[in-house]
Amino acid sequence: GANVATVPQGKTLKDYQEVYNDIAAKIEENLDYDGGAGFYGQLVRLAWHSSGTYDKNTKTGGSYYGTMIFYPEASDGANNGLANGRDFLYEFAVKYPWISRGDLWTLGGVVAVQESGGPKIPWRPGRVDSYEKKDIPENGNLPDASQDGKYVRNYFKRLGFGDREIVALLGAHCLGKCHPENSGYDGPWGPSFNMFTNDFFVRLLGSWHVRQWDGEKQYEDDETNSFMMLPTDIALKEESYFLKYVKLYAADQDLFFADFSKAFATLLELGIEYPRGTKPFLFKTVEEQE
Ligand code: CCH
Repeated sequence: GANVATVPQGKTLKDYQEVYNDIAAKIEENLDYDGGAGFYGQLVRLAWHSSGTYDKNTKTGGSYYGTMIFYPEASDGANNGLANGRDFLYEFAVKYPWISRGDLWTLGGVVAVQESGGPKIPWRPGRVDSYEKKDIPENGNLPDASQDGKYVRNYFKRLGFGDREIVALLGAHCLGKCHPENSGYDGPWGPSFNMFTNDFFVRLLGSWHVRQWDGEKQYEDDETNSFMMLPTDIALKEESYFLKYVKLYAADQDLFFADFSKAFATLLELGIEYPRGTKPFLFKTVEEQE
């Protein structure tokens, strides 16, 4: 059965912009969260992990059914820590009972990208809550950070993405941090971890060495020893089919923004069918409304 987008009766851009504004206001009230990272990284990761279970071969997973609150998906090690983002958004599920979990979680990611200075993300509503076991994806559909470039390429192929889109998407690691208690990895990718920029690519092109510590194998920057890269991030430098895009995006933030916007919008809609002619919403940032 196709997962056809179904917008709640009578709801328009204005209603979703209201939810957007509420989420943005709460982010603004919690800028100190996670050592100054705020909720930007957390919310982008929640949107991505709720979508990244998609498998184009079996047409399962994706953000449509909003299943991450259920076993086994909630217990997938890859989702460790994301209860923070779901709890953060929960009050809006109560205030706006018409919005589905999938819409709320993906909208949260859009707010986080736009409010941290990133590109506009075209977004369409219409995900529908499911409470059925058959709609919950199995665990193991999210990527393993200890792997190499071939793995990354193959992983994202399952979602329908090519090399250029993969590199663009990984640029989201400009935001937020790794947390040993969640993933075994530690630290932010750079100093501006509450701002959406092309800094991930600029830093990746710098020099990195393997960090000497008890945790998972990760890299730290030669210059300050205070920022990190995952093995899968370093893989973008090791493979020529990724490296050319890393260089493009490091040199041209506008190009990165344009490509990220397209790829992230596609990611959030994997597995969803939209009635022909369904136009995406473009939300105004809080600043644009002042
Ligand atoms: Fe990621 N990411 N990610 N990631 N991710 C982690 C954190 C964030 C991988 C591994 C990890 C994407 C792709 C990949 C974010 C966005 C995206 C962490 C640390 C690991 C591990 C989690 C923790 O400890 O809390 C791997 C592997 C891949 C693919 O190869 C994509 C795609 C996106 C979005 C477009 C963001 C943002 C974070 C920060 C989360 C936070 O809590 O601050």
